[in-house]
Amino acid sequence: MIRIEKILTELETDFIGREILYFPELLSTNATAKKQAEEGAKEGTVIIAETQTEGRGRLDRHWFSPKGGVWLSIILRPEIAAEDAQKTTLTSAVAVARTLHKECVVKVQIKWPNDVLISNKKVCGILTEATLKDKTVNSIIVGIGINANFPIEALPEELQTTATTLQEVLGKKVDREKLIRELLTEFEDYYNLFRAEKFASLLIEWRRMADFLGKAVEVTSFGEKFQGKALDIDENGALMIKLENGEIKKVFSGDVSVRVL
Ligand code: BT5
Repeated sequence: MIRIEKILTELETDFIGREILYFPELLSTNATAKKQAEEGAKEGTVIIAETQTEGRGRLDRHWFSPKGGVWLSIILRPEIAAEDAQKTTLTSAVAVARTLHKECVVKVQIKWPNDVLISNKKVCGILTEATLKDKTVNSIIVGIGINANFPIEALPEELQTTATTLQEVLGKKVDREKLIRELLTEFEDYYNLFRAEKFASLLIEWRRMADFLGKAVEVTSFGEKFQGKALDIDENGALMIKLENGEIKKVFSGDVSVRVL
């Protein structure tokens, strides 16, 4: 079981994780966080569950959440326009990747828009959901799922070749409280950069870990498939693909998946 007191001792953030709500089991930490946000929870409130029975990916895909993982959601209330909300996904990916690199001393890769990988296998997924008031953001829920302390066999067979867990990679369990503490700290640092409109400096970090850039990829977006070379991401976080005819196409997150060829 994750012990919240152990996270809070030595947590040095200003606002991320100052309030943590812990549940042995939830349908989805994002769903609970959304409800908490509607009821007025403060920015930085974190919801953690030991297991989720209806963990969600994008477009309501199922996210498997066995015991031993790190399944959490962070409530944010940035004063930004709706179209900037997707930048928080990239911000979160950098925070997760930095944390895993620091805590586990492994090479960590980021795949646009919301995957964190080790040795090309998905170890973490991020689900960002915004609620709007007029055209500005009322709250953003950042859901982070890290496959931490469970064997790969705890996931269904069809995911066992594309996913991995920290326990598989390291051959031992990690200290989840320390991992979460580090994650909340990194998250606050990068979120502050984002709020200070220093997204460009955050993108420098992001690019360093995005080793699919420069490679041939296949992009699937709302059922449409096309191939090209992943060039870069622009200042808004959109992915730029050079198509075979030389045209440069920008893709925005949503239902996009990128497969390195
Ligand atoms: C994601 O969606 O990768 C976002 C996952 C976010 C999960 C967190 S956990 C805490 C919070 N509460 C929630 O309810 N959700 C968030 P997407 O890019 O759509 O990828 C989903 C796909 O990943 C699935 O269709 C599976 O193919 C695969 N998948 C499911 N569970 C997985 C797991 N544990 N590890 C690796 N891949 C998984």
